[in-house]
Amino acid sequence: ALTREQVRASRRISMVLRHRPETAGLTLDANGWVPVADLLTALSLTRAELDMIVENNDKSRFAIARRDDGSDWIRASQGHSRRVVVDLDLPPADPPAILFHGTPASNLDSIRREGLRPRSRHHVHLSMDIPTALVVGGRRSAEVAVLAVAAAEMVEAGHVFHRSENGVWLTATVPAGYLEVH
Ligand code: HQG
Repeated sequence: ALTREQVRASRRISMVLRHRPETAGLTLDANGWVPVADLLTALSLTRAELDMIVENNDKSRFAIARRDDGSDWIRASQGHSRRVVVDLDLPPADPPAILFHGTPASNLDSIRREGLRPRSRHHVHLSMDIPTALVVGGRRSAEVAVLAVAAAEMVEAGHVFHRSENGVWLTATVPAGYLEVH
């Protein structure tokens, strides 16, 4: 497990790689990557500290990849703000027949009207299982509703899904007709 200080550093890395790279003086490349060396300098971290945070992150939020020139690059695997223009370049993927989405119960009326929208992010995020959906919805409210998403029917109707490197299912929107309160 990470120490409190490491969790704080991890949140800061999420903020920089998903939402506000400019606050650390960083620019993401077209696919959301930055050189590890630049991130270390910007956040005053050592490589050992960063590796510890990446490896022990509870949701594996960050991915590190080595380029042909030997340099290591890092990005967030999902969750970017819409204002950050990056293309994760994930291939379309075949989701399980049913996916789940946890949300504060107070959102249900609006979701019944409009379906699920990505809000401030690039995609609607869907979970593989109900426990995960409960955790996601529980971030903001004690009263969580879990929606079942008819993902296979959506695919048949032409909706595209992607799976992030850390196992989150992503899609552009979920029309209300594919949702059912679990
Ligand atoms: C809701 C975390 C009313 C939606 C999690 C959600 C996830 C609507 C909120 C990732 C709506 C957006 C994403 C509508 C959607 N009316 N409410 N029509 N459509 N909503 O944070 O899915 O820890 O952008 O239900 O684990 O909660 O950051 O999305 O409640 O994977 O790595 O609008 O963030 O990952 O909130 O969470 P978010 P989310 P990390």
